[in-house]
Amino acid sequence: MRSVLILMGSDSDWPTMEKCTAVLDEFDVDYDVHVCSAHRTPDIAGRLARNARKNGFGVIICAAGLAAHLAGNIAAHTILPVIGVPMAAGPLAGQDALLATVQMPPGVPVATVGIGGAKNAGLLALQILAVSNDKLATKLLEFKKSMSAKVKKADSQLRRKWRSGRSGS
Ligand code: RP5
Repeated sequence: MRSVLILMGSDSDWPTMEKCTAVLDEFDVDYDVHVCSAHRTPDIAGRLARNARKNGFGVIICAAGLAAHLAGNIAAHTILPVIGVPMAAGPLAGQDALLATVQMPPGVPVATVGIGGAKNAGLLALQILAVSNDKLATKLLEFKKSMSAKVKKADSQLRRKWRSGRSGS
């Protein structure tokens, strides 16, 4: 199976992006991680993007804050699917990064998750890889079932508490 390339504009993005690697670890999917910036190290970013497909990656996840051009810049250099994660950095708390990441011109798509959406970026990468991997698809279906079971349990627990609170008043 192809693996996931995770790029982030700064090491300050890592505490958020650890939530992405945690998901990939949970599903036993291989990945690599780099700090590289569209602005500060444009040559390295371009090289990583251009070589990603031949290096065995199937999806690229790019996290960046402020005037976040990393995901778009990487997408310009590859035909691999690129997932953008706007980081909640700076005075605009990620609103700037969200717009910069999501508003790509026609021809160069970036699948953008919410501000700080590292976990969803990981899950979306897994879902992309699962299109051609039945074992991973089965694991994702199990994950969906366990999420649903958790919500049902929370519902019955909360309703029990709420009912006993009402009968006591
Ligand atoms: C972006 O600027 C990075 O992705 C980070 O979110 C933000 C701040 O970077 P640092 O100044 O912390 O390196 O390029």
